[in-house]
Amino acid sequence: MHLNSLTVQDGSSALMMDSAEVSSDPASADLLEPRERAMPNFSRGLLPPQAGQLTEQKVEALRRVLERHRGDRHLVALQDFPDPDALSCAWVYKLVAQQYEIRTDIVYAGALSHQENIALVRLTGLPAQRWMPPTLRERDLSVYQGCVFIDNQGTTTQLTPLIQQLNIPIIAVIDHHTAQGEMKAEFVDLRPHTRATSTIFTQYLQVGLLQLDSGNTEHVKCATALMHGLRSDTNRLMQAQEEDFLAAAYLSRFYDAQLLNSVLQASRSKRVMDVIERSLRNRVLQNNFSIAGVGYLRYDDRDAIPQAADFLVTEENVHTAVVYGIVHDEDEDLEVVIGSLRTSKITLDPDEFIKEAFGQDSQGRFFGGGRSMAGGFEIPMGFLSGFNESPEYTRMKWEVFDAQVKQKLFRLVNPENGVISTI
Ligand SMILES: [Mn+2]
Repeated sequence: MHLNSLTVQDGSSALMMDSAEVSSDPASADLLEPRERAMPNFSRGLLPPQAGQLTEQKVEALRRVLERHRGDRHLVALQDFPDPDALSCAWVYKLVAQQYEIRTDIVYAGALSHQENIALVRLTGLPAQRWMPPTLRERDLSVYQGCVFIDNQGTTTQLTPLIQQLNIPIIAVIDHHTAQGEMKAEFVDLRPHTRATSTIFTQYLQVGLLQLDSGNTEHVKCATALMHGLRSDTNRLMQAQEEDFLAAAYLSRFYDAQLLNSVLQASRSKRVMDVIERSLRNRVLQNNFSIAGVGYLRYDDRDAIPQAADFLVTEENVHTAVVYGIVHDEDEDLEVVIGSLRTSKITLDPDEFIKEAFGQDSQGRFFGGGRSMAGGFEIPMGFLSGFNESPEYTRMKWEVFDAQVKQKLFRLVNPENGVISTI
């Protein structure tokens, strides 16, 4: 028995005695079992007990689903502005699916906006494709036998209506955002209390869905991307929970620290700096909220909004920051109000806060949602959307939207009964 051979080699008489007692006891199997079960399997890496069980079940189910779809081609749909968490997990899905001869295309119908995300994709060769919104309608999606949503539930991608039109079956939804509605997928793993989808995917790896090999360059790059995803969704591990640290510990065997460092060194563009500066200048502080409208910005700089929110929430006595602006898409001459929320207040649920603040559109869809510590919203500008020659008109339009967003937010920040209703 494993325990005995260990003590024999050890040679310590006390230990020998212990083991002798254990093995001579007729109930030794019963005594040993819990100890053995509690002994971590170090080749797999540690998993918290509950997550371990859930993950084993999920991986079993996912294997069956992938087996059923052997030889298929899947569309992996990411949010329009994919973050490292989404990008890296999609990559893992691709590698896993390859084992079942399933071809995958990782697609986003927006832009890689954050400088770190651009660096991540370029430096690791991450296999994601951008489908430009104007060309979406010309795409032939009928080549896909299934689609997969990772780090989203189809509510933050323009690909969803196309997928629905063609009735492409939803194979899997793997996400850590609050449930955005009913899911009709063959496989669903939704864990709103998990900080990062990267943690979920790392746990899949830990129980053997894919054997990472530190001699395989693609695996090393993918592990590096996962580490980046995990760090970025946990505020550089500062909001990480036990399972995230354990996942990071596992990834530490495979990732390339130097490569991660290069990704993190990516510098901000001047335009992003300008947006952050505007947010700082325009911010209004009330009841520990910091709220800032930043005016117009280009589609490719959209990610400056969450970066500005990340920055504003670091101010003393501020627990929640909301930054928003009008993002202009020159290709389509479209405008949309986009906002980000960041909070360090444990009792504030960003998903509830945003849903409560902005409500639903005429079709009953919410304008946004969130996960723990962060959320976002997108409000189409409809008839008022589009470029206008007159600077005066442009200024007026911003002022109207700015006032409207502020009014919605302040209703929650300064509630009449003095209680923030979503806490
Ligand atoms: Mn995420």
